[in-house]
Amino acid sequence: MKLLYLEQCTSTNRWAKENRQALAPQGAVYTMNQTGGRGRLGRRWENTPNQALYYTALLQMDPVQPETLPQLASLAAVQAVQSCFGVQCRIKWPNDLLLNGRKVAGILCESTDAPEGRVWIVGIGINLTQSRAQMEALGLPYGSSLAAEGVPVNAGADAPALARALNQSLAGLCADFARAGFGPFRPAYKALCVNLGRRVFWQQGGAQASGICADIDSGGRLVVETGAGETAVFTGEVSVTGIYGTL
Ligand code: BT5
Repeated sequence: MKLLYLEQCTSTNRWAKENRQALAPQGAVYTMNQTGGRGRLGRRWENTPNQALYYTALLQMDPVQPETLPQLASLAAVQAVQSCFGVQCRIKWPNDLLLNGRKVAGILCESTDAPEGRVWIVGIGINLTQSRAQMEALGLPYGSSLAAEGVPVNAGADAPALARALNQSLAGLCADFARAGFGPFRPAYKALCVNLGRRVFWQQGGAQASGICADIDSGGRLVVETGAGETAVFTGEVSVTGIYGTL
């Protein structure tokens, strides 16, 4: 898969959408300085120049279960971090990467219609060398970086290697994912998911609902035991007891 480097950009997701032709049918772009990074649901993704990897892959594909692309992308990111640094992150459903219970990476999946078909945009931000104090100062007490969690990192040298590893994992997983969906990846995902067995909270009809997460089903949803039976949850926002210190 193609890999381009940018000295700086507003957002690699935005760049990938605006420069589709440079990446299609499959390619990725990365930078270490993103001036307008975005999270899910219109939130911000904080930029710390030269201390993090901001990466986006553009994938022209027709997946059978596109709504589970965030879960697949988080697995690919765990694999890439493991292959570069030898540490295994865990996943907070659907797609935050945690190390020692702190968020070290976030993922934003989007899609756009192109004349050649639907194109998927997988944005991954991985914190490399920020200190915990820096994260606190950014208003992110539960955010961290690989280095702050004890992983030896040389940001300048490791960012390109990590981007190449992300390319490799995503390309490797996406062929099967497009054809078979989340099912084949479910056991690996469940083994990494911190929600399982914990109390989870989400918004339902204007009120807060909660229950114990019993499973992740083949649709990539949380299966939650609420006391009034099991329910499948697939909302953007779920918090977990014992993660991020509070919920
Ligand atoms: C995410 O959103 O976690 C998705 C982040 C995706 C960022 C990548 S970077 C490359 C590509 N280009 C982009 O413009 N975006 C993608 P969400 O689950 O909504 O989490 C956002 C929340 O995480 C914020 O509201 C903060 O609480 C927290 N946060 C913001 N910046 C952070 C950072 N650098 N590290 C850890 N947590 C952060």
